[in-house]
Amino acid sequence: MSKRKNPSTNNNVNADFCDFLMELADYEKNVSRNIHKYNAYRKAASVLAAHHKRIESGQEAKKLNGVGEKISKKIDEFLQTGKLRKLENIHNDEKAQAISLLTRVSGIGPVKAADLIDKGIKTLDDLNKNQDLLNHHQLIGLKYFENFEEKIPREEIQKIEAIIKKNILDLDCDYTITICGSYRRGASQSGDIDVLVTHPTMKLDKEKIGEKLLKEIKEALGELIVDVISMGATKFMGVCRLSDGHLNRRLDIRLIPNEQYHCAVLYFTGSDVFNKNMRAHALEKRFTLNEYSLRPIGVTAGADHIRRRHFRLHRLSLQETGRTKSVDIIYYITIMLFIFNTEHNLDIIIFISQTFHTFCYNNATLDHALTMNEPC
Ligand code: 8DG
Ligand code: CA
Ligand code: CA
Repeated sequence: MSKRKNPSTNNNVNADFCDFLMELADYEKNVSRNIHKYNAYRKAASVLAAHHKRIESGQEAKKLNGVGEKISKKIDEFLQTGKLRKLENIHNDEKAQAISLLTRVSGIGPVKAADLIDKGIKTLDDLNKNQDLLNHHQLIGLKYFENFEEKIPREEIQKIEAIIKKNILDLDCDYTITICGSYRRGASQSGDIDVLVTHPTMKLDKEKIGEKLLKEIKEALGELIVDVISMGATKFMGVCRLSDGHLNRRLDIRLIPNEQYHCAVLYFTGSDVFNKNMRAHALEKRFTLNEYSLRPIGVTAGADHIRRRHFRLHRLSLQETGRTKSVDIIYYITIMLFIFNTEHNLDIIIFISQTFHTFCYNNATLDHALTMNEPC
């Protein structure tokens, strides 16, 4: 995961609030290690970034879902004084500053950073002199520190995407490849490149196949890959470079089982705040949603008898409506869209159709119609 960035966009009229909230979020994550406060600050920043109007008071901000009493007071303090005492204190705290710096190195998390600081290591210079304390990922993070700090322009990712797709589809045109993350959300620049890949033979519980395919994919990408951070059965983490003169960029490739691809695409498109909201929403409607599936609470993936029961329940309720199969599917999708009511409608249609297909019918036609497989 790339280090979390400010959700602000070019036309964010509340960008200054978002900046300080994101700085506070990072402080909570890396220094206090309070994930609840981290989430609260990020959620507030994301809500303010999406708000069309400039917020004029804490009271006004508090009306937004995700801004509570404490954050609204901070907004008032910022509006009245142009700064925040809490942030000033953080800026004057040497240890907090050192942790913030060290956690910017890819592979160094809050725990490792605190451990390094206990050993007297506080700067990049110190890190360079104590490389024996770093693992392979952290060494790569240090090696490319300046490059990884730079955002990747969209046009550059488009070119990298074209190379990745061509090389992988040349291997086998049955692959499906999607670049997710902020790039898929349409961002003009991204922190890293998140690639998801699937193949018809890549099924659940087929890790061995995955390992072989992933190795082939990595080889096929040739000179695009300049360093490997790690290479597991289903996940490649590494560094890529478009060509001489371009910067080195963080690249992750995940090989996803065919059955879970659309849920994974939705999840890895993010943002993480959006994922949390959607997951909470699904829970309210008694569904569990994650990167693998959407299913009613209590239905587990491996439990065939439950799946059969679920199948029967669905068929029953569908028969009761007296609809034909295809109309039922549209009806079901419409209900789900209504439940979720989000801007990611297309994604949701795709992955619900996949879930529906897995649970209820063996309807490959519907699945193909709704997935946007690149033609070979
Ligand atoms: P960026 O790289 O441009 O900074 O933004 P991003 O693409 O949104 O962030 P990312 O860190 O690369 O993560 C990609 C997506 O993965 C993210 O948008 C949503 C999903 N995701 C979560 N939580 C987490 C998590 O804890 N780790 C990872 N790796 N991904 C996550 O929702
Ligand atoms: Ca990432
Ligand atoms: Ca990303």
